[in-house]
Amino acid sequence: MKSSTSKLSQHLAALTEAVQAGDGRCDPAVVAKAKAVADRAAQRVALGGDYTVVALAGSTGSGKSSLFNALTETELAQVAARRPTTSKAMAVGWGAELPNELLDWLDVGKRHLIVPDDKRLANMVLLDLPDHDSTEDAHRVTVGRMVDMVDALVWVVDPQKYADSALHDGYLKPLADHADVMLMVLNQVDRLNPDELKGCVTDLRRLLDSEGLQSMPLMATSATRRDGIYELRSSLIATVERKRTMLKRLSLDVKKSAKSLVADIGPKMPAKMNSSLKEQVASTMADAAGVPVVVDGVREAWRLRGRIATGWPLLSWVLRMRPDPLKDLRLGAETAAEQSSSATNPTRLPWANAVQKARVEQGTRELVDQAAQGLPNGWAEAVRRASRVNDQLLADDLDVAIADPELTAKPRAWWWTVFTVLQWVLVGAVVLGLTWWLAGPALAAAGFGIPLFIWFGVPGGALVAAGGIVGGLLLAALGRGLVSAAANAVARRAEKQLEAAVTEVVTNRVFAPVQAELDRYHQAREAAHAALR
Ligand SMILES: Nc1nc2c(ncn2[C@@H]2O[C@H](COP(=O)(O)OP(=O)(O)OP(=O)(O)O)[C@@H](O)[C@H]2O)c(=O)[nH]1
Ligand SMILES: [Mg+2]
Repeated sequence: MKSSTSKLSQHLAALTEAVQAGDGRCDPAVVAKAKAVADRAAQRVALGGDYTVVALAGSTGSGKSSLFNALTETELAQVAARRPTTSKAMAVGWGAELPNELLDWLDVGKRHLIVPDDKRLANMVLLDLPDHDSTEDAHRVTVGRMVDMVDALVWVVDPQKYADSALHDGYLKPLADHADVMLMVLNQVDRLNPDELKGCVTDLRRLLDSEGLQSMPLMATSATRRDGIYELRSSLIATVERKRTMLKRLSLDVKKSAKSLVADIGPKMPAKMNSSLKEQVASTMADAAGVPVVVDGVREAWRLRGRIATGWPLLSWVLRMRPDPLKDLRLGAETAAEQSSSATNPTRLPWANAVQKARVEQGTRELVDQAAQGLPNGWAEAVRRASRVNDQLLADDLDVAIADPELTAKPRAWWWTVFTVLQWVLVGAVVLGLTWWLAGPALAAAGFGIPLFIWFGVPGGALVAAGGIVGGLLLAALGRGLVSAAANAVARRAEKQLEAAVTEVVTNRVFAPVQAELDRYHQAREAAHAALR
């Protein structure tokens, strides 16, 4: 019993998902049609789905509870001469389950299930309502809630009060739009003789017609004598059948729409972009964004600063005159911001030359063409659109990625300091040696008693000075070798870091939007197929 609506609900949910995913990509006519079907079906399924809900409403004492018992062949509803009797709505369902969600929503607390003696009654739910003109506002609300949610609303009147203006003006006239789902029952006809009955029915019919309720059927019953109960039951069975037919048709419509979507979406396509093409795009993008230029700058800056720190102080001061290669590149967050706001920089990729830019464009085109290949036109166009929209942002992000402040911070190694200290110790040795050598003889002659240490005819001072110079130059050569090796390692690390940063930018700005379109295509396809299963 439950399965057919839950199946319809599932198909409906899938169709709605396919419609949302396919919107703007699939054939607009197919989408519009499917959307209309989905909306209509959703409305119907919301009305309790498989269940046909019928409510008995009317003034107190008209015999709603008595009719409820007659129709359900039970004594579940309390019937009494005391007015009003029914204060809380009650439900009886024929079958194995009740539409509990709907009953919750309608605030129907008392619920019973009975085994249908007539199969055609399966899944019908009958509600006995409190009287409509009860003084309590809560009852009024209950009737108001019912009208939109039930499949049929049976108004029960008795021969004394059938023309009651509270009923006609308060409910029937305002609900004239719902005439198709309403039914009028004149109960307690056992109290009337045939002429009175005829007059009563004619009068009530005229009244209803004058209120715009021409299409609302009118029946006569007696709950106590069981007149017209069979006819009323048959009319409710017809409502159940109408609903079943309607749901079947709806189910077919949902499938038909899903079929058109499936046909429009086409066969299964690769779910991912070609990864080697992606790598290629990222790498040309890194080139165009200036990664090699920056890497060279980092290497040169490291080398220059290292050589200044480790070189022979008496010569390396010349190197200080050279401009810093990183400053030359005008890197740093400030510079990047200047560049992005600069009107003189229309290319947005300051480092790229025409060839690099063309390579980037061609690579991206290849990647996107490959991703869009085989997709229906609307989807292929969406994939291209996704890869295009973010050009400006892409360039800005690349600028920022390239201007990594960590790379532009002053690069230094701890061991340079050791070299600097040693170099200055050696410079000190040279100064001391020269002083000893040049001023020594004069000081000795003046009686200061300084030993001169002549060794193979060479004075000790000259030896120390020469040792200092040779030591300094050797140390500088060693430093130069080490600095060079370190500069290459640092440059390699910078390159990896920058390439990763560029790849991240390209992933966010190009790959991800394209992938999102591909994902959307698969989502639409899966959902449309699910709506068929
Ligand atoms: N003669 C006759 N009396 C009926 C008929 N239907 C109901 N009654 C009586 O009318 C009185 C009210 O019936 P209920 O079925 O309780 O009426 P109700 O519409 O449910 O009333 P509330 O619950 O107060 O809204 C009871 O005494 C019933 O026995 C009928 O067809 N003929
Ligand atoms: Mg009652």
